[in-house]
Amino acid sequence: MREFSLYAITGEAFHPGRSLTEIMEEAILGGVDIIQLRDKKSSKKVLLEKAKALKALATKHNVPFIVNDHIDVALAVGADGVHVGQDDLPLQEVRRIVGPDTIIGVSTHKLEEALEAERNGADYIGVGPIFSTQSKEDVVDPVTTSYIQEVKKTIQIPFVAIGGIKRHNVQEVLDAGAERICVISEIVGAEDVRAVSAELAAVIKEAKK
Ligand code: 3NM
Repeated sequence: MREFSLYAITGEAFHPGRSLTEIMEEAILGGVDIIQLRDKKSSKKVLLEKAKALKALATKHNVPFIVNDHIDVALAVGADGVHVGQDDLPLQEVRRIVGPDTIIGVSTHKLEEALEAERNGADYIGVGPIFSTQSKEDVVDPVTTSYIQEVKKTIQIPFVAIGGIKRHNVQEVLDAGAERICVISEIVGAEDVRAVSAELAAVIKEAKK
C-alpha cells in the first residue's frame, strides 16, 4: 500500500450546492493524498455513478480511491480499495472477493478489533472515534488520544486516527503518535476546502520532521 497521511472521506450532508468531485478535487489540491466514498443513503445505482466520478478524479491526481462498505461497487469501478466495518463480511471473505492487490481498511474501536483486523489481513485500520463526532451514526464513545499510543505499541500495520479531528486538535492527535489523519467534516464541510486541507497537511508534515 502506498504511503498516505491525510485521508478525506466524503460526507454528503456537508456540501450542499457543491459537487462531490469539486469538493474532493479541492481537498486533493490542498494536500489530501487518499480519498474515500462513504455514502450510507444513496441507491446502488447512484453510488456507482459517484464512485465512477471519484475514481476518475483520483486517477487524474494519482491518489488512491477507496469505497466504503460496497465491495461490488469498488470492484465495478476498479477502486484501489475497500473500507469495511465490524458488521461487514469477515475479512478473509473480503480478501477472497477483492484479491491480493486491493487495499482493505477496517474500522476498529478497541484493541481486540485492531488485533483481529491485523491478523486477518487488513492493510490499514481506522482507529476512532478519537473525539466525539456528528458524522457517524451509532458511534461508540470516544477512544481518546491515549488509546492511540496503545494501538501504536500493539499493532504493526498502518492506522489512521479518525473522529472529530479538526485543525484545533490535530496536533494533539499527532503528538499521541498518529501518523495518518482521517477527516470528514473539517474538510468537506469547510468554506475553503483547499485551504483547510493545506493547513492540516502542513501540520502533519511538520510533525514528521
Ligand atoms: N468513522 P468527522 S468516526 C466515518 O470511529 C467515521 O470509526 C469513525 O467524521 C470511527 O471527521 C467517523 O466529521 C466520522 O468527525 C468522522
